[in-house]
Amino acid sequence: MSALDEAADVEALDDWRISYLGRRGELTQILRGLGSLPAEERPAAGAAANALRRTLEEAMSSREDALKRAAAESDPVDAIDVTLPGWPVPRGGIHPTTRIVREICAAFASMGFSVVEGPEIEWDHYNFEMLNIPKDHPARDMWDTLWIDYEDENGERPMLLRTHTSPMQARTMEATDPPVRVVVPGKCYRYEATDPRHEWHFYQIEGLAVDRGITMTDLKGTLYEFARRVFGVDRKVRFRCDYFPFVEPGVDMSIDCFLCDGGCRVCSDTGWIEIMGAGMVHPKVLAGVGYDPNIYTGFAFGMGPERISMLKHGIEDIRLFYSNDLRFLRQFS
Ligand code: FA5
Repeated sequence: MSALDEAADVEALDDWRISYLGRRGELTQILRGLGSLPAEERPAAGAAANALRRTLEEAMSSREDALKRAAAESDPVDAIDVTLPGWPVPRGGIHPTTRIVREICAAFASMGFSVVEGPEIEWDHYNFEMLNIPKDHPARDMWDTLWIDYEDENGERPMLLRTHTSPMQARTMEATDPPVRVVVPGKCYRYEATDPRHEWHFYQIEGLAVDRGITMTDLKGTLYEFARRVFGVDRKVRFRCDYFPFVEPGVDMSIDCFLCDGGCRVCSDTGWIEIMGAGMVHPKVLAGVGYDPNIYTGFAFGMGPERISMLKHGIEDIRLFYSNDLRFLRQFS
């Protein structure tokens, strides 16, 4: 230890290491000689030699730190100038889709809905059949489907990338007895040409409420409250007839355009912006999952969160969401 204290620089320290801890060093010789000791003395001598090695190594490492610190302080080039600004650490942000999905789910959670998720690779059975869209039904054209290249024993392709989150209606009802109140965020895929309002993969948020005595008034009240929470208290809401095979009656819901006073590009000069499809769950869908449609009724809706985010933040092209352009993404961090 006194030799260590005398080592005045890094080279001297290395000489010290070689003579005490190196392959021919004194301690190594002792460890090598353990075999020649009587068997009963070996464990104690081995443990003592190892403890000594640890002590020497620790002492050497702190001597090394002290020498380096002293060298840096005496050399102005290596000295740390604590007044210099540091390197900025890049900060990540939450993706705009994640943000809006969380915001919408939180609005529904505060109204008593649970959040559930389902598979993106889905069976034809849930994506279409259970939703009152049998094979060869023309309504299948509403969803341009990406099929999975897998044939079953009948030579049919029963698997696809889900075209909407609606298959989770049937899955949820099959798994639970009523009452049901869920929202389902998730990714969907469609075989379509992209443009500023259409991506081939995008998110949807499905909603489903089934219980005794649920009426269209509940649908309207719930969605109106959602619009107030996400878009602000002054929003007006409009429902118009629309067709989806799994609801009856079916509607689309629009809110009054909050960007203009009567006409702009976003609302196509109509003053209204459509934000989702909705309706009362079709009795055939209820019966299909074993719910008695004479006892239970329900409403369902499906919306596109990217479109809602576009409206809220004035984003003009949906393709920006997934093109990984940091100039766009940084606006949200
Ligand atoms: C449906 O997918 C129905 N499943 C919605 C529904 C659910 C109706 C429950 C009734 C009851 P639609 O194809 O209109 O409907 O899509 C719903 C929303 O998803 C649209 O309003 C839009 O916001 C979004 N969306 C649809 N296609 C795209 C796309 N290619 N890119 C981005 N968003 C899309």
